[in-house]
Amino acid sequence: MSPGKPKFYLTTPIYYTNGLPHIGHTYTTVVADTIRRYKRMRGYEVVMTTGTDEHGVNVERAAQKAGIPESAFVAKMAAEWRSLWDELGLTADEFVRTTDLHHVRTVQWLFRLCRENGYVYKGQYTGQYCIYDNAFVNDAKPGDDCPDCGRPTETITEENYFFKLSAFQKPLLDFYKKNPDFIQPESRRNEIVSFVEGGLKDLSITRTTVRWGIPVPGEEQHVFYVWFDALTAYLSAVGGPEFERRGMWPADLHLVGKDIIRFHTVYWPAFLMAAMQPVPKQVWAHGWFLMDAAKMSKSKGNVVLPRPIANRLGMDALRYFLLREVVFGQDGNFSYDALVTRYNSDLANGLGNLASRTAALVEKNFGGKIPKATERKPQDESLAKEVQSAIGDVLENYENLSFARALETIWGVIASADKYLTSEQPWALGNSEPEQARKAAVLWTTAELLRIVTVLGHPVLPASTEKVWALLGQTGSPAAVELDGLRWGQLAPGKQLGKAQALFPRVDKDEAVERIEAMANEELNPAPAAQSAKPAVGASPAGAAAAPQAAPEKIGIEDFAKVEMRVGQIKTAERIVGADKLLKLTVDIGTEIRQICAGIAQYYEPEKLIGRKVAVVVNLAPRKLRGVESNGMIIAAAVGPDGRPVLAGFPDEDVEIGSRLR
Ligand code: ME8
Repeated sequence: MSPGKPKFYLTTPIYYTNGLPHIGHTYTTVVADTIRRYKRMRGYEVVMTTGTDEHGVNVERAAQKAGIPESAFVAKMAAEWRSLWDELGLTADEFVRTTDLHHVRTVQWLFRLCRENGYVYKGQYTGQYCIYDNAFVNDAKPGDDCPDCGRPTETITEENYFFKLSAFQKPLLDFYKKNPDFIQPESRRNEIVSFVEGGLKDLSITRTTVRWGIPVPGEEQHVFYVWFDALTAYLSAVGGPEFERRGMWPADLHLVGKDIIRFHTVYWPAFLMAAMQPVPKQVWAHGWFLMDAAKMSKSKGNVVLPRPIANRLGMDALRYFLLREVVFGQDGNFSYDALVTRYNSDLANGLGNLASRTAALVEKNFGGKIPKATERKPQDESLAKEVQSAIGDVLENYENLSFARALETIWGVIASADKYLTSEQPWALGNSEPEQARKAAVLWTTAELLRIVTVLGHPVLPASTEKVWALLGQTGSPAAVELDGLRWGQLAPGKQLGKAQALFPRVDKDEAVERIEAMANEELNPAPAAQSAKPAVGASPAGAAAAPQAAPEKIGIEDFAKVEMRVGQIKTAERIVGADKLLKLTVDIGTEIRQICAGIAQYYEPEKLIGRKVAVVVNLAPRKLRGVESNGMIIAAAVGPDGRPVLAGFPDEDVEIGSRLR
């Protein structure tokens, strides 16, 4: 720790490695990254930790399915998580893996302390067990089937270590009372307090039926079971048993989704209290991003991925949307339409337009040098006051994690600048001395406002504010500005503007959404040859070009056989409101009628398609296109430079519906 600087330690959850990050994980990590940048600008020494939760039965199974050892499987997954965060500019200071040796040591140390202090005992755990999957099924009752394989579960009893959670009812309630800000938001706090008031049962913290986990020292048949292992990662990341040396523990803030609040606000402080170690200061549980009002899951086909959005619109656009669209703490719906609408209105027309307009006016009237304001009219004064008071509001909102309000305030200032320019009309002023003076005052005022907006917006829009900063001729980075010293009036005249660069080029909504969806589909269902050819994420839409193609590889017949194509007949066809290129079709594939979307609307009249026989990929995972479920794919040739679709068909013979294509 640097002497003299206050410290701030914050964490995201340690994410499971059985999948790859979607927009939900990205949300928590974006929030953490924003706080990290904001706190640094307020003079804190900040450490942010993220990582991967790599033990347990799900990993055992996934590794088995992939035909590789667990350690190789998790190493690959952890590398993918880490590199995606890097690509998205979300680089934490610490990345902890629960298979790291220092984490293993920390878990064993914490367990030893809990045991020495009398809070751990051996007991019998009875639960419903699936003998096919070799795993206990949480929350199942006798007679229930396994939710994974659907076969009956059996009641099994095994010897486990238990943690005496029941002993912590009173200490926890006292702790919540003494630290009313520990659980945020308020509504979650009430929920947890009543849960604890209802009584706490002891907790089984080891398993003998799981192999892939951290062993209990000396009793290797016991491995630690999920939460005792995972939660401890926060402490491992900043020194483990030697945390005092690093000076970062206890955590100032654990950011989590509402799904895991109980583990963080009940189990975790209880484990630490039992070990007589410092307890974190705050747990903040945000809501979920939903897709079509449902939690995202790959099997439902409604997962939103961050990379395609970052590729097409830039990562700042995604950050802005996530933080602006939903009040932090509440659930929110994710929609590509809303994302692109906000991009165009707030970023392209709002911040982007103000920056380029200001730069162009300064360029034209003052040879690109920021003018000196020698007069101050009441309207200049009142704008200055508004901005000065916005600084205080924005800082307060950031401090309370009210990101949407902070951004609303900043964008209110941008709107005021637009109004100010419209009413002052600097472009209509001539070259007489008083008119020159007026122009100088108006443009200095606008540039000063833009400087302050840039600094205030930096934690949320790190890449684009760097560009505005350079455009304003400022040296260094807005990240280096101390927020507590930010005041109206600090913009020095005479600075030469930097080169103009596109910040947020306006996009065509349909085109952008279709492109993002196509990239997402490609990432979720990669063609075998393209598996390793992920498009790189560019910070700006300039990086939005087509995905680089992998060199074509040969596939075996067994790979081809995985694709099930059949003859289908189109029964109905209609246009989709708001999607120029898509048609919604129902297609008879012999065994059933499927709804399938096809990107052929610009070339085929829906009415003329009815009755037409087409080739259909029938075993593609269902996916959503512009919010419409598509369960299969119609095959078409992509012809000419713009890839005009031409449907594959059967003109020579009347083939039977449902026949397989080989
Ligand atoms: O629970 N909306 O890991 P996990 C918003 N390994 N946030 C979401 C979200 C959504 N739709 N989906 C996921 C685990 N998240 C454990 C944690 S911590 C010691 C161990 C975010 O991979 C949110 O932060 O299932 C949620 O709590 C977390 O991802 C769950 O990630």
